[in-house]
Amino acid sequence: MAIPDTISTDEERQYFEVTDRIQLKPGWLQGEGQPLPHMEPYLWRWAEVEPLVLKSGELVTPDRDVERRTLRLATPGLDRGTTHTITAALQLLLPGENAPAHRHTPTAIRWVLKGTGAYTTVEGDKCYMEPGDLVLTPSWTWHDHNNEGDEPMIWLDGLDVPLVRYLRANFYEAYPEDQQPIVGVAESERKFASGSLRPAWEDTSVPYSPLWHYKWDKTYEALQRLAEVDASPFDDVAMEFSDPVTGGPVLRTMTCWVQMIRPGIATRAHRQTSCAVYQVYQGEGYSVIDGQRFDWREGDFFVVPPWVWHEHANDTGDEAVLFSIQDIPVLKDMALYREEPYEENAGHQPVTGRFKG
Ligand code: GTQ
Ligand code: FE2
Repeated sequence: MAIPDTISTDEERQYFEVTDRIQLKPGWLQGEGQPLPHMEPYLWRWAEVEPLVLKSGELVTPDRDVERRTLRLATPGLDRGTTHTITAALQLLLPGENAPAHRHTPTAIRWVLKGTGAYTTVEGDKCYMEPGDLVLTPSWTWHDHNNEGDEPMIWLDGLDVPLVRYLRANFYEAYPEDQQPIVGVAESERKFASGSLRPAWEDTSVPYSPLWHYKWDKTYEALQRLAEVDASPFDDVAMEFSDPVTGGPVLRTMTCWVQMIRPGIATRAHRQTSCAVYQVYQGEGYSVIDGQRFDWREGDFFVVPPWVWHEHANDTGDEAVLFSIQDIPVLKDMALYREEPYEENAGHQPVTGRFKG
């Protein structure tokens, strides 16, 4: 190890040689270290993404060539993941295909974008996937995807892989068969999706939501009902998918939100220590992220890095619906969650540029 040039006396030099030999490092000689990878806000256009997702169906086949046919949203500046904690990818499953059963300690969410007729089996529970459905496969739960319909299925995967890898807690196991046995159909949904009513006798002491399938029609109805009475100045009509037992986020490491930006709304900017990956489920509008304007339309994806000012607006006459995956639970549980409102200019950032991609 090179002797730092800040060392001037022989006494210091000797001291440093000894500490260095026995793996001690004087804090007062420590430099800045490696900078963290800089994550930039970014936007992916569905018009460009969708043809490539469909084309991947001709290039690789799950089970035969790959375990999962996925295309990751690769944020500039990061060599893995979509943020430093979350990885998001598009997955395609063609009619008749099976993505074989396995389980892993990283937790996954699926947000269904296109198609019907496929299902994910989660711990024996067959969950049919339809656009706007949220399906969870919590840490270490068995899951396989199957398409028994006649349309290509596309969904967004969100996993906490970067965080779990960083914590050296990534474990994986393949199921002995391609498909796990089916125990029931939509059981989790029928038991736990009835709002504030749930089975009286059930032991729900699992470390995740016992509800792992949130159907779009219920989600949309909840948004409409909230819009009748209230909204957030920063996120407009925003709802968190919650664990029906704890009332908290659906997962320990990630939370999922769905929010309606109503016509004519421009939210106030704020920033948080958490980060988010968004999908524009419906409508169009724009977000200003770190002073840059990101125009988005149905199907697009965008990423908001931590501690960056952001605000959302809808200048059209139709409602816009955004889905997002955020790492808020991690920061909150570690008492590291911070949030700050943008005070100047009535809460709106000056727009200094426009994202071109
Ligand atoms: O569908 O099980 O995007 O295991 C990455 C890893 C999806 C999945 C991903 C996975 C899956
Ligand atoms: Fe998986």
